[in-house]
Amino acid sequence: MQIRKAEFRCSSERISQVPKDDLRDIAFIGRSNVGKSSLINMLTGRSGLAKVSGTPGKTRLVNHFRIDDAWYLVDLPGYGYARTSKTERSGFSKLITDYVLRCERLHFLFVLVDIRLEPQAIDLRFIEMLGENGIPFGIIFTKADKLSQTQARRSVERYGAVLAEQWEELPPMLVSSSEKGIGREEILGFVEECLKV
Ligand SMILES: Nc1nc2c(ncn2[C@@H]2O[C@H](COP(=O)(O)OP(=O)(O)O)[C@@H](O)[C@H]2O)c(=O)[nH]1
Ligand SMILES: [Mg+2]
Repeated sequence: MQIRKAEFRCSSERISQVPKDDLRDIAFIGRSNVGKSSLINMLTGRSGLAKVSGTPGKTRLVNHFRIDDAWYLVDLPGYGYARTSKTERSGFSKLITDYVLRCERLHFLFVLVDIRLEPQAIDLRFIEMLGENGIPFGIIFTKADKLSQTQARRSVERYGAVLAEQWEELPPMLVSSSEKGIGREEILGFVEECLKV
């Protein structure tokens, strides 16, 4: 799939503000600094679409980008940076849980994790919440350029092994590097298939 048109549509502070049309959302989430904005820019081929920041935790809004007038790419707030007054007991903000658990626009969710790190408790808790609520999701490992191919493969296998302790079926797992453009075709191909369902 090629992306020809990518335009910022809106930022939502509350779930009531998200678009009301019938296009579907493909959303991206992860810990602050995982490389979410960079990945969104890489996938869309627009270097300035989502802001890339060295300072984690800045984005607290749900950002909708309209892609080829056919679907929305959704940039969700990062989690796991600082506890705010709006953080629910789950450890995730109300905006995140409202969107992920209650927004019918959501068609598929990609959870981003840094390929260099061993499975992080907050990501595992988030994934558990998705599994328990039947939210369709996949995992994208980011920053693959930081590891050799062998190390990257081991890291993905390790993640799969941890998930397999709890779940019978593993989610789709994709590897990416925004720096090197790795994973672009595979992720976009996956999104294309996803939108056919
Ligand atoms: N080496 C490398 N660094 C990356 C990659 N993606 C993001 N980064 C860096 O990681 C930091 C956080 O990236 P950003 O996209 O703002 O993360 P976000 O907070 O999840 O949106 C920035 O310094 C990026 O340059 C990648 O694929 N490879
Ligand atoms: Mg960001």
